[in-house]
Amino acid sequence: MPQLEATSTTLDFQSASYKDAYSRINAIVIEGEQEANDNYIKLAEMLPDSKDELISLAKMEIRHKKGFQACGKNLAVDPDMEFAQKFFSGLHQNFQTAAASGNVVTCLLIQALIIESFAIAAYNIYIPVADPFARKITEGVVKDEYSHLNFGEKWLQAHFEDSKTEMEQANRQNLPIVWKMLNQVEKDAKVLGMEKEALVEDFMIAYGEALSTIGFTTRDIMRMSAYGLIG
Ligand code: Y39
Ligand code: FE
Ligand code: FE
Ligand code: FE
Repeated sequence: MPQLEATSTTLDFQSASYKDAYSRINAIVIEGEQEANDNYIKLAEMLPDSKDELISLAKMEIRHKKGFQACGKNLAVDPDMEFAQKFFSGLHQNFQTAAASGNVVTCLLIQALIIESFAIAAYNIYIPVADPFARKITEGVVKDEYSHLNFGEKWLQAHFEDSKTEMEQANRQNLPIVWKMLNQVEKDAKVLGMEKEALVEDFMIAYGEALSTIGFTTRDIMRMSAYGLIG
């Protein structure tokens, strides 16, 4: 991949511009891992049959958070946590509202499908352009994220017929928020050597494959993806 080689030779992890962009991206990842932890604890309350598994996923998210905090420290970057909280506020609010109403399908779609697919895309695109310390950490983390996506797939697949309508509604409500998040992060991601087009592509592959595993047809998936794009 000549594009990646060209990028990695020009990145200066100590430059002011790299560290400025990293202060927001690193904060997003730290905040995302913390919220993922909170979300899996909430899901453990909502799904008592899967409580132990969900608590173990929650613990993994806290380990991820600590790993990414170490990545920021390693570059002497102070993460902009206020920015990151705003960045996640749309999905955060929708998860809280769904949880308060007992809408477990919506909660699973937001955390275990959408946010995990976003994480898988971001981490896979980041690994080849990361500094060596962060690369090692991120390689360990991304393996876990596939297992989190897999939890959501398995549960929603087993409850497909009962969950289909709620999944379609939750998709329509939350996918447009993901496109807004990607637009907000596009410039900073580029400074880190990550292209928005690659992030979108990897996100749609992970999310589309998950929807297919769960039981949606290709036609459903096309329609659901388009709803996301047009809001
Ligand atoms: O399940 C998880 O661990 C997810 C919380 C983490 C989400 C990370 C979101 C990353 C978006 C970064 C965008 C950078 C281009
Ligand atoms: Fe994680
Ligand atoms: Fe995760
Ligand atoms: Fe743009």
